[in-house]
Amino acid sequence: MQVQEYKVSLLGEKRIGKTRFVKKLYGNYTEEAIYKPTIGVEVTPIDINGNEGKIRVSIWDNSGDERYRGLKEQYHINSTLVIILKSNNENYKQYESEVPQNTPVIYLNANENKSVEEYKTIIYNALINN
Ligand SMILES: Nc1nc2c(ncn2[C@@H]2O[C@H](COP(=O)(O)OP(=O)(O)O)[C@@H](O)[C@H]2O)c(=O)[nH]1
Ligand SMILES: [Mg+2]
Repeated sequence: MQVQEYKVSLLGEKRIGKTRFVKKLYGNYTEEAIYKPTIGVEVTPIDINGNEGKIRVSIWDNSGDERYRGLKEQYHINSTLVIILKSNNENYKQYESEVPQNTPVIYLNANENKSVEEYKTIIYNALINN
């Protein structure tokens, strides 16, 4: 059976925890805290199982730093979904303008520590319903 593949863009201000989020989903989050700014974009494949079968999600983890983001919206070409990671301020709004028209957005709070399974279910449902 062929596995359905989706591209998902991840946005949010620098240091908010985008790369940490992807590492948790992928399973390479380490005990030791290390901060390494993402340059441009890093793509990680995450497999998710759900009611409609297994899907493969390529998460495009974008740098939150303008200096490393010359291409911006071009990173979102063919994205089925955009995830904006936010905290309790309004800085996330600056990323809304680069979301392509008609692409659904889900907002996740970086301070909210849901389990990996919960996050995978949220992403799965957002993709399967679109
Ligand atoms: N313990 C731990 N902390 C991490 C890891 N990766 C990132 N962090 C921390 O998470 C915070 C946010 O970093 P990061 O996710 O890289 O921010 P981003 O700029 O939004 O991608 C920083 O304080 C990092 O030190 C990791 O693998 N383990
Ligand atoms: Mg990063």
